[in-house]
Amino acid sequence: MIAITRDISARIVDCELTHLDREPIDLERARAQHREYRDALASLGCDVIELAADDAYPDCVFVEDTAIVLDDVAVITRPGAESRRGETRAIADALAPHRELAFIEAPATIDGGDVLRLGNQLFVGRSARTNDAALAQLARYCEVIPVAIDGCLHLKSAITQIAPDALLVNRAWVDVAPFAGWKLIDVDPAEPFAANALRINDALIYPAAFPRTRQRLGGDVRLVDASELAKAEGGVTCCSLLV
Ligand code: CIR
Repeated sequence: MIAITRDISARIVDCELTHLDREPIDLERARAQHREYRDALASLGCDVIELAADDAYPDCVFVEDTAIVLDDVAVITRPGAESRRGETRAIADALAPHRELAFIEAPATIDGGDVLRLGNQLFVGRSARTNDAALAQLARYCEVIPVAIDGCLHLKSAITQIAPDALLVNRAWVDVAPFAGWKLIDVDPAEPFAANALRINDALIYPAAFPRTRQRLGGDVRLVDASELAKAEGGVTCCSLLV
């Protein structure tokens, strides 16, 4: 598996923020943590591609939002935040050798963080970043199931897959009705941001910041310190695109 990642912009402190107050971000520390994250990807067998940052785009490290990689096609998104639209170009170039490309067109907007792929279905959060026009365009490539979310940035802030049959969820932020048939593991109530886990093969990359919820996870869990990018509203799924 290939994991596309991108360096952290020197301007990360100017990132988009929706639910958090702006706090100083220690760039050195953020970069060291990102290194640790890339090492975790490599230790799970990923071939890690490291794209250079573009300082015109403070949020460019969050590559997940720029594409939806399917079996036959990579759909390049049109990010919901205007400041992020130009991030897609470098990602399209990186994906071109691996997939045919398709493009979400205006007026549609969508962030990859709103797209949870489960088998052949795409569950898509209807967020401030993702609109119905994007759901309609995405449905050309895959079955799309809309999901209502509230109180968080993206669908995958609220729910991610942690096992073949199980999802980790913060029910305060997502309507779980579309996930009937799945085993739902709730985050610890003291850790609302804990639902974002990155599943690679049968292992999880998971933030060290959520020890209570971590106890509810079984199997091979690789803890990473992702605290600096968490101040930019990024989690562990956001920093890679798996191909
Ligand atoms: C943003 O607001 O767009 C960035 N500061 C954070 C994006 C995080 N991406 C993700 O959860 N997929």
